[in-house]
Amino acid sequence: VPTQQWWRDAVVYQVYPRSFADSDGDGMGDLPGVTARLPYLRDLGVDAIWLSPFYTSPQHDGGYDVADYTDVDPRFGTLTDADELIARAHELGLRVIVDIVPNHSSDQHELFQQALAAEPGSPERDLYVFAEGTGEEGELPPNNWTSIFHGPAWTRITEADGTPGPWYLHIFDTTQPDWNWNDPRVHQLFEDVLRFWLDRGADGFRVDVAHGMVKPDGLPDASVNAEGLIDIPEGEVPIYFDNDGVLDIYRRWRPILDSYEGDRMLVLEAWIPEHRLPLYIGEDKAHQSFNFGFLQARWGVATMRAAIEKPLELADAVGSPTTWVLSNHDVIRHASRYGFAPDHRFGEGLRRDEVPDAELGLRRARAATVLMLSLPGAAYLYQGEELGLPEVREIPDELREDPSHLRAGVPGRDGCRVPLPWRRDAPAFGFSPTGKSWLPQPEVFGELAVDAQDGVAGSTLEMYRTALHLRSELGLGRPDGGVEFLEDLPPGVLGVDRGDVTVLVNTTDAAVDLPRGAGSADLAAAELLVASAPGRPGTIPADAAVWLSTRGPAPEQA
Ligand code: TEU
Repeated sequence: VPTQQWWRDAVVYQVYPRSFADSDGDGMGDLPGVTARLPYLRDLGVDAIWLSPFYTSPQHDGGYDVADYTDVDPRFGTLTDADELIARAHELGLRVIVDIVPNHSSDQHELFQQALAAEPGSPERDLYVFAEGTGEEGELPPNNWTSIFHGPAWTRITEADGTPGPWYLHIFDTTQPDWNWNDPRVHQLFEDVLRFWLDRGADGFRVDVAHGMVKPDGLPDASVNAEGLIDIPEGEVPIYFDNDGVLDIYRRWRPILDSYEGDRMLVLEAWIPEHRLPLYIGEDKAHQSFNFGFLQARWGVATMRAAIEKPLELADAVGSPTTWVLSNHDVIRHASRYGFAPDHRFGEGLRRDEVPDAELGLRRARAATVLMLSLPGAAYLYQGEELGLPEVREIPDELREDPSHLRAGVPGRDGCRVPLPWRRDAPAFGFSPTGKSWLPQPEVFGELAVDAQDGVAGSTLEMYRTALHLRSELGLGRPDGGVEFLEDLPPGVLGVDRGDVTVLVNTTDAAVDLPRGAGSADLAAAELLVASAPGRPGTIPADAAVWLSTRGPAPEQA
């Protein structure tokens, strides 16, 4: 495993452990299930895996409600299973990033339970954000903040003697109380958690709600709009996010990571305005942050070009390569997203009345992936996208688990979390030996199963494998490689010169001829390396992307 800042151009595969592979048959994925499939991920051609939380948790938010940061939930296995997973991954040359959730814990965390049991004003309570209510008798929340999921961001507690007490803050679900990062003990706790997983071999951390943690002094009201909802002007964040105090956290964490051998890293899930990025990323701060602009860009030449140019400029400014993301466990799978009507707002959750065009969605998703994998920087993949899985819409409400589905009109995020299909003709499509699955899998998962695509030319799985292997062989992710946009292409065609490779995306619904003499090479004569869809020679199919070799013959396969 090369150690030279591996994260700069890594392809990282997100594993959502609940839904990846179930080894013990309870219908929920687990760590031994992941370990058993590591060779699949190595063969796919990724460099690292990021594991969503597998810690002790009541699972009210899919494990992002952590009750013990240094133990494994029995549903997912044991600490020994985690050690074995990390060791096996390292043997196979795969890095392991674990998730850290520092904004909030579960209400079942021992320290929150102690805070509830302790006296008002006690040091135990000070670990979380408790505040007196307003109104005559404290019957109204301390301020007007609302939760990201639904309802107010405050819940009132009842004291041991039965009297109504203060309120605690939860930016997410009521079962996810926010930590009080003004208390040094909270810093200490998380620094110990970092060391715990670094000692066990973790190569890095994905930091959940990385722009959260520190709340503004005095917990002031947010400004509200005419409907009484928190007003978040375009490009800004709610008052409880992106406060300067959070920057100190990364300045304290970085030396801890650097004190370990082997390039340990932090990747932030930070939804922040662009101009704030340089405050979070750098030599003495976090290593990288998810760039969600590409994920939010609509299909089209201008939108996608802007979504490439902006982060590259920013990467120059912060001196650290950008990242590329098309899917994760919080958003509509991109195979469905690209199939929505053009007025769909990509940043928003699924609406109940939206029915995507599945075929178009998958075509465009494959093209967007081929484009993404040619770009310099790190690429983050989400489990199942290599199979072209769609967002599953037909989940009965009573089976949905994501707390955000309680918000009116929104079915929530379960549709991208449905257990993976491994085998076309097995119960639960091979997800679990007993045929159980915590969410129902749709029929279409059969034809999308790993064994149905394995070795099948033109399948989404083989397209990913080809592109990933070529990306690494040709060093396409290398951050020093320039990105030149080709001008004077046919309307609706986006062209990117990546040195050895030229990438063309046809965003129109008809095939176009490969342009002659565009850029430095005669593209019509260039060798076709990757195509997101089959087509006639000399053309780019409709809604498709190709890689063309523009610097002589492709190198020999290693
Ligand atoms: O997400 C943080 C976040 O703010 C959004 O992605 C949010 O989940 C979405 O807009 C709500 O619909 C992270 C995790 O990725 C997510 O799964 C957790 O639910 C959340 O934090 C709380 O830990």
